[in-house]
Amino acid sequence: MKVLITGFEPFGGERINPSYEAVKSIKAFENIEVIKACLPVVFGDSITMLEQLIDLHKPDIVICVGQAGGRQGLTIERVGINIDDARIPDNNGNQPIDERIVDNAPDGLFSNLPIKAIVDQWTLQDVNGSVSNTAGTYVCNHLLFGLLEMRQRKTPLYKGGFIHVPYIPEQNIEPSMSLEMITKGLEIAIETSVGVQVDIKQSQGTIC
Ligand code: PCA
Repeated sequence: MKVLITGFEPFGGERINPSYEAVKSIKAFENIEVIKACLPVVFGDSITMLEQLIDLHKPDIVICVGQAGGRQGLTIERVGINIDDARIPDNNGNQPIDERIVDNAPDGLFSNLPIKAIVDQWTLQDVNGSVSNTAGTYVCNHLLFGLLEMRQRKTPLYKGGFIHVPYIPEQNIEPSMSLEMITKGLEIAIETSVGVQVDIKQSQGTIC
């Protein structure tokens, strides 16, 4: 089994991005080959680079990871939507507003990682985490939608999805979670994605 897991470079004036810090810290597994990469916080280029990595490594599973400042725990994203609406410019100065990511593609696409099983394992192993129903409209959602859209054109098919992580204490912004805890959560997500073929049916929905 081959897993490609990506983090992001820092953005928005931050010095580090906890997503790549945690990806770098992921342990070696016995039966799972893990390929790690850092992607630019740039519309377009992030998807292009991810596609090159997928074509090169032909992974069975792709998990992209990004920072969601302000969230308390890990969040596994259910859906990517086909829209860019940037509140701040990306690291190349692009600031698309209300632009479709891929023309002639659906408005939204669902992750096919076992998202409920991953949250269940996080809970069992004392990692604070939940399902999220929005990855926002910035580069993380852009990459998630790109990943799920290109999935439909790729052979062999891969499982793919996205995890948002909170700030880490080193960034001095609350709420935060320790790097060790975030890394543990990503390791659990990898093992669960490899081990679970059909997601569990468990209520993890929200009421507005
Ligand atoms: N978080 C941003 C982009 C890069 C990252 O780590 C986001 O949530 O869109």
